[in-house]
Amino acid sequence: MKNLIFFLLCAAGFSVTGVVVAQTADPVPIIFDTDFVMPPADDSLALMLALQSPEIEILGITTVAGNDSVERATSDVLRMLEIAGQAGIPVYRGADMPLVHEKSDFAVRSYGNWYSNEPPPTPPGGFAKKQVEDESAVSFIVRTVLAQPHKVTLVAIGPLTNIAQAIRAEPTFAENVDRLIIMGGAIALLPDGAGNITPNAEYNFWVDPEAARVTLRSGIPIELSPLNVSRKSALTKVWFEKMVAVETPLTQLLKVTMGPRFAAEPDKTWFMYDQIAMASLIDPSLVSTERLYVDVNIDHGISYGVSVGGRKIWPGAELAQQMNVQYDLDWTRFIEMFVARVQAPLQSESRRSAR
Ligand SMILES: [Ca+2]
Repeated sequence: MKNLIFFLLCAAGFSVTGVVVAQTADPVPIIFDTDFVMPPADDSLALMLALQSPEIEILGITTVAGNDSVERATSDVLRMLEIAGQAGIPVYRGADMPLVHEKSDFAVRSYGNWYSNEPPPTPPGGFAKKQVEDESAVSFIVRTVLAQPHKVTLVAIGPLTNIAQAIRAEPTFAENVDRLIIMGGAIALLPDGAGNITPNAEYNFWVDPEAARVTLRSGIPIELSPLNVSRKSALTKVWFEKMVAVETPLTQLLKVTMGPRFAAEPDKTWFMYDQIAMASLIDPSLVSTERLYVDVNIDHGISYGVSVGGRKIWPGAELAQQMNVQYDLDWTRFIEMFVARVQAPLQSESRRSAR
């Protein structure tokens, strides 16, 4: 019997210590939902990590307005896939505006360009030859999840507009999602829980609070990667230089886009947001989590877009659902993995040569 269990564990891709063995486990199929912008934006570094990780299979990339317009997200991600030699991964354009949130003077003065109608700037190396798919992001997300019930993981690292629309478009959608990893929110109950766009609101949730609430209440099993855990990271010039010490198309892109920023400000440190959410799917042991009830405020007052997490239900939070909330990070193991993967030979090339 022991031998049988051992065999089954090995066949399932586990070593005897329970550590997932990347080479033998089936890759996790994901949909990568992103308000993408080229580096130094965090989405692009998170995508590099996903593309370079054999544990992950990206079924498609869906874009959403957030850091910048959906047109820029789409244009930049198409180009990024060409640079990474992964132009075969389909890209679907998503929501160009939040569900309810409208452009305001505050939004214009503050970080972000989600409301922009400007044409996207030329990405490094020029606009991609690769084209966006005709199908909408929501249609792709719903179709893909329903085709593989309880198999697909959603990685949502922008405002949750596309995900909320998918939940509303198809009543059986939510129950068929395997899990959803979200970069979003800030939890005041836990250390480092201040906001980053208003005093208490995190940017992704603030851009589309209504979508965040629909998503958090949907019943999908959620792993939340809020600012609390982002703030355990500190990308310095030293780590950046290690990252780009090996010449590849990805490190070349990082050199061109981030190098001048570090040259101008050698003491600058960058938080890593979406990268941690992505890494936690590849190796869950990188983060510490706590089960909390989390909901999002949608009142158009001082707390618009604020996420609130609690250990028990409190008055007004009767519809809040429990989820895993990340609050701590093994920074050294995380950044060492990140650097190693980004500077490794392109996955596209190693997969080709393995054939
Ligand atoms: Ca993002």
